[in-house]
Amino acid sequence: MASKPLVSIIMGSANDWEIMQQAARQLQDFGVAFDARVISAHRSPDLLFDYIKEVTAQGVQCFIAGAGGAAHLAGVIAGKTTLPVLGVPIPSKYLKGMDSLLSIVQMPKGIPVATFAIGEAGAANAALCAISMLALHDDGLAKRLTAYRQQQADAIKATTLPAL
Ligand code: RP5
Repeated sequence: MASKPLVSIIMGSANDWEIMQQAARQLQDFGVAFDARVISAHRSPDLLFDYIKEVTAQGVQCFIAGAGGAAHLAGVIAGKTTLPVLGVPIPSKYLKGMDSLLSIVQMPKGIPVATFAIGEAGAANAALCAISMLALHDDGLAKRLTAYRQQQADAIKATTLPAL
C-alpha cells in the first residue's frame, strides 16, 4: 500500500491469512492504510521486535494480531508497545480456537490486549475497532463508519420473515 500504514496486521503463520484477510478487507473498504505481515512470536522473535520498532517509527497507530494455539503473539506485541493491541484468536485444529481465545484473553494485569471473537468475525471486528479509534481524529472516517452502521440498521429494518 502506497501511503504510510496506520494499522499493522501481524499473524503467526501464513495459514492464518484466510481468517486475517477479513481484517485487511475491512480496512481496505474504509480506505485505511495498513501493513500485513507474517511474523511469529516464537519462530522469529527478533524479527517481531525489529518490525514493531520500524512500523511504530512510521506512524502506525495500533496493531491487530492473529494467532492460533498457544497464541502469545498479541501479548508479546503488547509487551513491546504502548499502542493499542487487538487480538484475534485463530481457529486451531484440535481445540477449535478455544486455546487461542484463552491464550489471548487471559493477559495478566498491566499489559492489556483487547480480545475479539474466534475467527472471521473477530478479524473483521478488530479492524472495525481500529477504524473507530482512528475515527476519533478523522471526521471523514467517522462519517463512513456511521454510514456503515446505518446500512446494517436499514437492513434489519427491511427484513421480513417468510410466511408460516
Ligand atoms: C501459530 O501457530 C500461528 O498463529 C498458527 O495459527 C499456528 C499454527 O501455525 P502453522 O503450523 O500452521 O504455521 O503460531
